[in-house]
Amino acid sequence: MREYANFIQGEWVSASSGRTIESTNPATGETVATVAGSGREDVDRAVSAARERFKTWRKVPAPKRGEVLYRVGQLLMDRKEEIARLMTQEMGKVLAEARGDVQEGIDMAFYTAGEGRRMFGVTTPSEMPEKFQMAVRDPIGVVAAVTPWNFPMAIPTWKLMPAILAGNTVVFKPASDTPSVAAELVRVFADAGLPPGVLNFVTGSGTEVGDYLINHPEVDVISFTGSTETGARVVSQTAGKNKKISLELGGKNAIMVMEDADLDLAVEGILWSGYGTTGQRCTACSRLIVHEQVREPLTRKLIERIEKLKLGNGLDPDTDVGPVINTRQRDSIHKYVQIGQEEGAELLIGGEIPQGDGLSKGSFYAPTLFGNVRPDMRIAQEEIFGPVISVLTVRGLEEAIAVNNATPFGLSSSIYTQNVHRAFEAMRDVTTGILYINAGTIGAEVHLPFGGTRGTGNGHREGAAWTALDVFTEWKSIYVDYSGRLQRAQIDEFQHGA
Ligand code: UN1
Repeated sequence: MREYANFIQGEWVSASSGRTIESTNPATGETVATVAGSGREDVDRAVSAARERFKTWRKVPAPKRGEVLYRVGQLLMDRKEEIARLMTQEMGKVLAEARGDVQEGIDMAFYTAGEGRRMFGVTTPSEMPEKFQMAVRDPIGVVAAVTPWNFPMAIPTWKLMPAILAGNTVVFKPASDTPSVAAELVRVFADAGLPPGVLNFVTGSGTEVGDYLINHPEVDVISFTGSTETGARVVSQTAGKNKKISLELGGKNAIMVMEDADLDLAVEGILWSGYGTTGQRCTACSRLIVHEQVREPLTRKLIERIEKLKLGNGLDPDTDVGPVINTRQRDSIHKYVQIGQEEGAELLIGGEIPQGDGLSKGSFYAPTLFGNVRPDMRIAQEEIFGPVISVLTVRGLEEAIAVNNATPFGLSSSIYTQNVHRAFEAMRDVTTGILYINAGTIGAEVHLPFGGTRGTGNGHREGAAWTALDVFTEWKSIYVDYSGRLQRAQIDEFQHGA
C-alpha cells in the first residue's frame, strides 16, 4: 500500500495531527493509499509557504518559469504508464482513458511552457504625443486549486500550470477520492526542479481543509472544479472577501441527432460520450435529442450495443465500463433512475446495480438508457454524473436546439447531421461553451478554452493558456509619459502643427 504526505515548502510532511485517511479502489474496495488527514494548522503552513515564495517567484522571468513545465512534461511522459495504472486503481476509469488523462497533463505542460515566451500583453497608441502605453499581466498571489476526482491528472494541470507559469504560488487540495494521483503530480513538479513553496499540497476533507483553505485571508484566487452544490458554497462562504474565483461546475450535455445523420457514427459518439468514464465527465452526454424519424432505429442500435458493454475492473483490457467512484455516488445514480421511472420515463435498458462476477465488491452501475423523456423531467434537467442517458424526441432542428439549450447548465453539446447548413445553424444558436459537429460531447483539447455558460461556471475558461491566464493574472495598465511636461488626458487639446 502506498503512503503519501503533504508537500509544504518543498518537504513531504505528515499532517500535524498525525492523522491519515485512506483512498480505495472503486473496482475492488481495496485500500490504495493512505494520505495525510490535514487540518487547519497544515493549511496555514502551506499558505504561508506559498505567500513567502510568491515574493520571489513572481520575479523569475516567465520563460524560465516555463522551462520547469517542459521538464514536468518530460517526466510525465516517462511516468505515464505508472501514473495511469495508479489512476485506474484509485479512480476506476479504464486504463486507456487513464492514459489519456495523463496525456492531457503532458499536453498542458508543453503548451503552457511555451506560454512563458508569450504571455502577450497589449500596447496601444496614446491620445497624446510622447506618451507610451501598454497593459501587462501581473500574477495575483496565492492560488487555492481545489480539484475533482474524475480527471485526477488533467484538471489539476489546467489549474496548477497556468497559475505557476503566470508567477503565482499555489496550495493544491485534491479530491479525497483521488489523492495519490495528485501526489504523484506534485512529485513530478518537485523532481522537475520547481523551487520549494511554489506548489504546496494538502490532503483532507472538503469541509475541513477545503473550506478553511478557500476562506484563508492569504488566499487571493480560488480555482474550483466540482459539483454545482459545492460551487455555490465556495461563492457564499467567501462572499464579501473579494477573492477572485473561477468555477467549473456541472453539465447536462446533449447529443442532437438529425434525421439526415450517419446513425452508425452517432451510435459510436453516444456510447463513448455517455458511458465512457462511466458517465463521470462534466462533459458526458446525458441527453440524446433525436429527430422522431430516426428515434426507433437509433435506440435499437444503441440498445444492441449497450447489451454488449462489459463492466469490470479498468485494468482488465476487456472492460468497456469501469466502476463509478464510490458507493455514495452509485446510490445517487440509482436514485435518479428511480426518479426517472416515477416521472414516467421508460427504462429501456440498465437501471440496476449489477451483481455479476467480481462486481459485488466494487461500486458499479449498469449503463442505462431511458426513453420517452420529456425536457422538463428531472432526469433531463439535473446532472446525474453516471452512465445514464435520456432520449428526448423532437421534430426538427429548431426544436432540438431549443431543448438542447433549455437546462440550467451550458457546458457541451453535439450535433450529428450531414447537412452543412444545419451544422452552421447549430454553431450559431447553441448556447453551450463547447460544441461538437459529428462527434460526441467529450474530447476537448487543451489549447481551446474549456468551460461553459449558465450554471456550469462563472464565465471563466480553463486549459488554453490565454484564457486560463485571465483567471490567474490581473491586467496592469501602464502609461509612460516621456514628454517632460504635464499632459492632461481628456482635457488638453492636441495642437496640430503647421
Ligand atoms: C470533464 O468533462 O470532466 O473533454 C473533463 C474531455 C476531456 C476533459 C473532460 N479532455 O473529454
